[in-house]
Amino acid sequence: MGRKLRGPTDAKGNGMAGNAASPGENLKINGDRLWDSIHELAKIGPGVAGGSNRQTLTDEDAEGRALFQKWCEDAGMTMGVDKMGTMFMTRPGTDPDALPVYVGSHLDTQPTGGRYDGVLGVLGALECVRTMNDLGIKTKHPIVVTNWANEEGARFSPPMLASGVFAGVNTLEYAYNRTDLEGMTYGDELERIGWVGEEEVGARKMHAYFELHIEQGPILEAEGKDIGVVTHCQGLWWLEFTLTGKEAHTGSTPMSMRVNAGLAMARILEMVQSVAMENQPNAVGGVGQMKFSPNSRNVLPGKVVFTVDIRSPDQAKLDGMRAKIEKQAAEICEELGVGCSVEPVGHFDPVTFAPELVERVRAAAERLGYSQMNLISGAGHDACWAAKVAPATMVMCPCVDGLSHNEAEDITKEWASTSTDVLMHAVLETAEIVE
Ligand code: HGY
Ligand code: MN
Ligand code: MN
Repeated sequence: MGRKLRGPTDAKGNGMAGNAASPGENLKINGDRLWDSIHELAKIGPGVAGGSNRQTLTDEDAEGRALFQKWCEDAGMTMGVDKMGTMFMTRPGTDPDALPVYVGSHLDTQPTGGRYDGVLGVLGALECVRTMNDLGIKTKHPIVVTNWANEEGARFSPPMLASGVFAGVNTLEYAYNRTDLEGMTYGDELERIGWVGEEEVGARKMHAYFELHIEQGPILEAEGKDIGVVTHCQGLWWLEFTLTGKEAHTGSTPMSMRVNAGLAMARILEMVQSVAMENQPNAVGGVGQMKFSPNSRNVLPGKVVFTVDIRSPDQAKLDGMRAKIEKQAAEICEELGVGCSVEPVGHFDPVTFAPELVERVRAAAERLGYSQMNLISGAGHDACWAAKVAPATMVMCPCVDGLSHNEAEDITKEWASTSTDVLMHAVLETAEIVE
């Protein structure tokens, strides 16, 4: 167990350069530098309404990767990249045989994403290293700042694809063959942007994994808490339905003659809502993506493809919702004479994070004088797969109105700083400071 951390800070609470951390002082990061880096990166792949559109393996993603690589190399780190394109930036430890402490998240965004989802975790990890450099802190274990490829799953499903391959949940071949709506494959796009690494995916071993992330929900702000001590993450199913109707004229086809896949979809969406509401509390269900073919205003759709997203921290609820939705969807389609097939395109069971790391996060928040509360993550994160191969946990900060996956996503600079302070304390105690 590492030493408790403290270090001198300036009036604004930023870690001061030049002084080694000394027991008894509250060590803090440089909040100005973190905030500036977040908004510098946001200039790459800007959204149309102030957020970000840096979708995975696009040219904008490549540009953001290059800037992150530069910042990390300027901070004295060396880069490794694996065959899924995940970036590992290493700050050496004093013991070359000690397994590294990994600290990461993702830089890819939703098409209409916010500036902070994923980015706070990656740049917060970089800020921890920058502060360690400022204060001349050495650690026994190396520290590896990580940018996981394709966390969002917006362009290539499932979400957390690269960390899933790293944890042995998906094969590299499966991942390379995932396609976006234009039929481009992950493997081809990774090649096109020049980020196919040499490392075998999952060859790296972790001493521990930490991820800082915005809550993406309303609880911390509503409770007036600075820090979310994340004990669990709810499980998820992404069920891709393909409904087959009969293309026909929307004007001249009598209602009795229609094989209406669009109507079947509408009834299934309504049913998903009902199933989620029947399983309250702690259950959600909805649809974010659908595709009509031929998607012409006066042609009844021959095919409708959509993905149902259901989640719960309760394993029995999660699996029960899936079974009921699949059963009732088949009944709806049979009644309408519509063909129905379903394929799971994303899944992870509810996750319990490592209790010893969870308590280390809590103790850090208390030591720093920040309010904290237990939290179950509503969103999925790379930490969910990291937890399969190493002790892992997360730190969360509030976000304004709980809004995320929306360009209006917002946090305060103070929330960014306080949560990164806690991340650094927990990481340094795990990486073990060397005097
Ligand atoms: O879908 C999720 O929970 C994450 O944002 N990928
Ligand atoms: Mn995220
Ligand atoms: Mn996200």
